[in-house]
Parts: sequence; C-alpha cells; structure tokens
Amino acid sequence: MTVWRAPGRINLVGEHTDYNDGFVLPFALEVGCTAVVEPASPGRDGWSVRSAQQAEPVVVRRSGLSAAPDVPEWSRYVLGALWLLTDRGVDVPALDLRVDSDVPSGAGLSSSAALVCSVTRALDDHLGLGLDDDALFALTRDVENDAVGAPTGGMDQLVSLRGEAGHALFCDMRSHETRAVPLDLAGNGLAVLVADTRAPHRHSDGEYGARRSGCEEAARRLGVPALRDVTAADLDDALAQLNDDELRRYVRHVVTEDDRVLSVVRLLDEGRLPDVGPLLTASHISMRDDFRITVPEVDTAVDALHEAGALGARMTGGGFGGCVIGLVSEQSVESAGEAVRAAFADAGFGEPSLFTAAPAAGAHPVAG
Ligand code: GAF
Repeated sequence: MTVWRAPGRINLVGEHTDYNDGFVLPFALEVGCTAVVEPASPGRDGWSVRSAQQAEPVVVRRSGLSAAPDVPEWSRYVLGALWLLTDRGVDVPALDLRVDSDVPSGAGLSSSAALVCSVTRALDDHLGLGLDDDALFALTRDVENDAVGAPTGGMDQLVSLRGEAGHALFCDMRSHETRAVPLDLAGNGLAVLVADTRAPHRHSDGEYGARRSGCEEAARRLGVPALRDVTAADLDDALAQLNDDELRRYVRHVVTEDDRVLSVVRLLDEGRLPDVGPLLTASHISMRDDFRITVPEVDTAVDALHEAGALGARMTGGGFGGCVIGLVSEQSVESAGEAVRAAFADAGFGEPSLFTAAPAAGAHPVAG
C-alpha cells in the first residue's frame, strides 16, 4: 500500500498570470488530500476509485484516455493520471485507489490540485516510475487540462507538488523553475486571515476560458509569444497598439500583476513582509476593475478587511467567488473576522467561513 498527501493552496499574489507564462507566488496549505494506492483485490482486472467525500465508488476497465468511459467529474481527476500514463506506454496494472480530502471544495483553494497531485505522486511511487519534478508537474497539469478538460495554467499543481513549510513558492510559469521564499508570518506578528465567501461560483468555467483566450489574442495582436513578454516599461506602448478596450484591460492586469509578484518577492527577500500589503490590495483592484473577475461578496470582504485595519487584502484564486485573504496583525484576527461577518450580514449575504492559513509542506509520503 502506498500513501501520499498533497495540499491545497492559497495564492499570495499573481492571479491569471500562470497561463500567460508569467509569475505567481502561492503557498501550500495544511489542508490536503490523502491518496492510497494498492493492488486490486484478487480476480479483479480494472481500476476502482473510492472517495471518502462521494457516496459511490467508480470502477472502470484499464484503458487510455481515448477509450475512457463517461465517469463522474471528480473521478476524472483520479483516473486521468492512469489514462495518460497508459497513453504514454506504461502498463498500469489493476489497482484500487482511495482518496480523502479536507480541502473545502468550491472555495477556490484548489481541492482539485490536491486530489490530482496526491494520486499522481502515489502512483509514481507505487509503480516505481521514477518521474522527475518536471515530469510529475507536466503529468498533473495534463490531467487537469486533457483528462478533465479545464483550461487551467498549472500554478495549483506546481505549488501542491513543491510547496515548502514557512515559505511561499515563487514560480516562473514559463520555465517552471521554482524558489521557496520565506513567508515568516509569526515572526512579524502577522497572520493571513482567509474569508471563504461561500459565494456560488457564477459562470466561472466559461469566464476563465474567456479570459485565457482574450489574453492569448492580445499576445497575438502584440506579436509576442505570451503576455509575460510585455514588461511594465513596455505597457503604455502595448496598450496604444490595441484598439479593443477589453483586451487593453486584460493586458494591463496581467502586466501589472507580474510586476507586483516580482515586487512582493523582492520585499520578502529583504525581510519586509508588512510592506507587501499595498501590493496585495493593488492586485485586488486590478482584478476588480481591469480583469473583472470579482463578485460583490468578494469585494465586500476586501473592503471590510481594510476597514478593520488589514495591511492588504485581495481575492485569491481564479475568481467569480471563492476566498479573500487579508494580511492582518495577529491581535486583530478576531476583530477583522467579525468585521467581515458584520459586513456580510448587512449586505444580506450568507455567513462566510473564517480561518487563518500558514504555509505548509507540499506533497509528501505518509506511512502506510
Ligand atoms: C485557477 C487556475 F487553476 C490556476 O491555473 C490559475 O490560473 C488561477 O485560477 C488564477 O490565478 O486556480
């Protein structure tokens, strides 16, 4: 029996920059998914998947992706690695897989990356494949893009695989090189307060894809491989070349967001964590006004955190709902949380869920 655990994530800054070959700075969470892989019970030649969060197991014949049967979406995150490995020539034997996650689903904390990464690491280990870091990352990203069909950019899988306790992970999403950057919250008397707005994700799938194709179209019109290749110094020239207001807003968000990631990394390297607050807030304003991926619940939580004295606050993740993070002093965690609750009650929104988050380890084996 082989057991691995992989975490969900919070993105500190760098939203919708990953699929533009840009920069991101997420950190891994304590909550995660545990995956168990073992040989199938004698006499059964197939793959079975059970989730502690789902009523029914899924049992399929061994196959590649093109012959994959129609199965519930959650199980595609698990079976995807088996289908893709088969396509790549691995003779994957009959297996039983079990998964159990404590990442809240639908909150934008990447329960899907936790699932894919825990399963992929456990399979690599169980089957003795010896995949290196790059191959593991590529496989987990392909599962989400090709086997599930979500056009995501890979940040979530990268940090779930490579996150380090006490650190954020600076990722170059073109080279996939990563560097752990100290995120010493306690040493600065600070906390990351998370407000899960529990807002229903509105049109998130189609809107995410639309942002991605809009960015790709803008890069094409600007004659660059990706928006990563437009620097902050080039921004005004690039904007002047585009005659479409929507594309101009997308470009402005992505280029300034990449620049904010680099600035936050610089500040963290210099041990100046409290100074990153205004950059987090600027990121939120850019997502709200330029990229237009926030919703009223998210904006209300950010405003309430500011009014309660947060050093900075922003939505984290793909948008259209999900979680907001506030960089707050340890002493004001309670009062800032109360401020968010009160603002939600005043606005007639449902009760948010509030908790603190600190950077934890990426995927790791668990004694079976
Ligand atoms: C989601 C996606 F999965 C990531 O790849 C990333 O694009 C993020 O939204 C936005 O930064 O989490």
